[in-house]
Amino acid sequence: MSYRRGALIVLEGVDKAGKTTQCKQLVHALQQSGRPAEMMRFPDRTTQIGQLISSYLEKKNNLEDHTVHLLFSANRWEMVPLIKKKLDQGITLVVDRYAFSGVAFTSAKPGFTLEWCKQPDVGLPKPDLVMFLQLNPNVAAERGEFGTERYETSVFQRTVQQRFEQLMKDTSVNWKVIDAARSIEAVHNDIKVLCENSINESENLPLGELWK
Ligand code: ADP
Ligand code: 2DT
Repeated sequence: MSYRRGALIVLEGVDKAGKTTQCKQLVHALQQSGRPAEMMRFPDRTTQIGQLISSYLEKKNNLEDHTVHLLFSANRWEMVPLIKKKLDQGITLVVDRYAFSGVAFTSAKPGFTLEWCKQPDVGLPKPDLVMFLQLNPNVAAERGEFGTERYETSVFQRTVQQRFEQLMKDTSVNWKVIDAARSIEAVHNDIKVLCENSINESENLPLGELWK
């Protein structure tokens, strides 16, 4: 029998673009059609590193900017053995944020270059597909008030959006831009087709290494 791994699928986008909603619907739809699929999210707040990150985001502790960047990256690296195991078992992973959020958010802070921010994540499992949910900040604002966590301001989110745009110029990553201003169902249908194609294309290919 030929080797068939699951696909590593990432959803990215600014706050309220619909990432979590779409990840859940996608996993559900894949499972319904008989394809093994599970959701993951970053930061994963359940680990010890994740708890440090979570209290930083909740403004319960302060961490130096480089330090917290490295913790976000470490939070991905600590999940790599599990990611590889699941993919090897043929399970497709649908991931809510990944290294791209890591780079976009830290590099939106003063004094950080995109290049510096990418380094700790170089060599992570490379997503087979990264779908960027594109949403105008004014439309995002209509989806509800910002919460009280760190980074949840429209000024910061605008800079984050610009950093994502810079990252999307990198053609070594399989980016697909999705118009996220449409109905949940319309967005879901597009995402599902892209994901199914990606699962079929990746199943016999080795997993790549990000930014390497
Ligand atoms: P994110 O994970 O990107 O922050 P969420 O999936 O949590 O976004 O969605 C943010 C809010 O917007 C939720 O209240 C959700 O129900 C709503 N929402 C998600 N997708 C859409 C859509 N396509 N149209 C209108 N509202 C949406
Ligand atoms: P949510 O849990 O609501 O998605 O918010 N972030 C995320 C970073 O700054 N660096 C990272 O590497 C990642 C994955 C984005 C999490 C917040 O943390 C930011 C919003």
